[in-house]
Amino acid sequence: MDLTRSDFPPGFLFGTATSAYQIEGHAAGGAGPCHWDSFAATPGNVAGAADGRIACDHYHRFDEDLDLVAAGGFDLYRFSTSWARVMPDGETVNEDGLDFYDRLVDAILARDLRPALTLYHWELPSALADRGGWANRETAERFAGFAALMGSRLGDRVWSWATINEPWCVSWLSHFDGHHAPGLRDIRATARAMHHVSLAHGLGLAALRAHGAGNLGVVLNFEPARPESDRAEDIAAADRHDATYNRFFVQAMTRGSYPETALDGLERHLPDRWQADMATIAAPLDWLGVNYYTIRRITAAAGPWPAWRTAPPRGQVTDMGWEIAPEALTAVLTWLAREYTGTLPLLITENGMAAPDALRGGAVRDDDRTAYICAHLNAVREAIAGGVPLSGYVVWSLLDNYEWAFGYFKRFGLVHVGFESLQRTPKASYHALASMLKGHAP
Ligand code: PNW
Repeated sequence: MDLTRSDFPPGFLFGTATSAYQIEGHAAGGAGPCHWDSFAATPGNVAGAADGRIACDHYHRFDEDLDLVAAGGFDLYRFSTSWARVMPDGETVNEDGLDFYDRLVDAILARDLRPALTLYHWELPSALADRGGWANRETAERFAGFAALMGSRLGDRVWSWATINEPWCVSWLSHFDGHHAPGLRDIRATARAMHHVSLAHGLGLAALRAHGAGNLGVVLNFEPARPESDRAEDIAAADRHDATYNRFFVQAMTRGSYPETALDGLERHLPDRWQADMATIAAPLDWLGVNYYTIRRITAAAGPWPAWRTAPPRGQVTDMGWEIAPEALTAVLTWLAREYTGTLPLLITENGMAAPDALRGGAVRDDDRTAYICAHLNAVREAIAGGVPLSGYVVWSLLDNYEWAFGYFKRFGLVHVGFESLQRTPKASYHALASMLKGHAP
């Protein structure tokens, strides 16, 4: 890593991220069942039918994990709070769950780290999932209750709040592609989930503000579409992808409208009087989180709207099969600031790569990951040089963890986790970043 802190503006923050279900161990501490437990239990949904019951056992080992964040020289720690842990049925409070996040936030602050909290990173309580989940408006209304509870309990200490992690994954990936819980392939449920998760964000934002929380945002994921050819059909298909993936939520949350190209296919499936919610959804933000991993190549396909298909990646890919395209990160950030966010601070809330398990003799040589991070940090520097107001960069992830539909087979961590021993081993990428952050030669 031939970068130093001085290559970034003063006060630029570096962090590392995790999420609750992926690391905590959902079986501990009185959490209620969530839709990932049941999704994982259905054969064919998750590699090895693995679930998050134990995961990294962070619930019992968070001090050790936070020591690693601090020793790495990071400034902030991004984590999430499990709705099903705090409210096992979506409404009733589990005091042990609240107490856990109380202790966690205090432990983050005790290490001079900024707590960057995401309320919802996908643990929908099963009681709500059973009543229709995100396709049901009730879920958005209940989410406001969860946000109010967390805001009043932790608003005095949390540095930044995000309502929802990746509304596109919550809705499209889960209800149209069927890859995540609840595993539907239904355009009507998709449209409704897209709207209700946007509404949950707006209602959650208002509830947080009303209960004393500040520095409020949301975390959106972006995957720029590249048309496979310059044929008009491929260009139009890529634009449909772009409208549903990259423009839908940011346009709703900053301008209070959905892109026309998306409405072409979705409007007739949206809930009645959806327009009346748009002002709530577009409540002012204090910052926007950007998750970026890859681009997607798109070609037109036969069949009903949206009539596209994903074409194979080109060049270098990660262990997820995701094409490595750092230049697209500069482009996304520049486009966002120009089209939607202006002077609103942007924070890269996730970026990183999966690489195969390579623990040898107590060490992990993950030079590909270091190179990936370095290339993306250089892309970030370019965006900053072009005037994009960027406040920081957060690596996904601190730990190898439960990678959703891929179970424990994909490893994104700066720190290796042995899923039998639960032993933590910092990888070479962790040491490279630590040297950069602490300002000495690697
Ligand atoms: C993000 N896609 O998920 C999540 O925020 C993390 O929890 C996750 O571990 C990380 O990225 C790595 O996957 C995504 O299929 C999952 O486009 C899938 C997609 C995008 C983001």
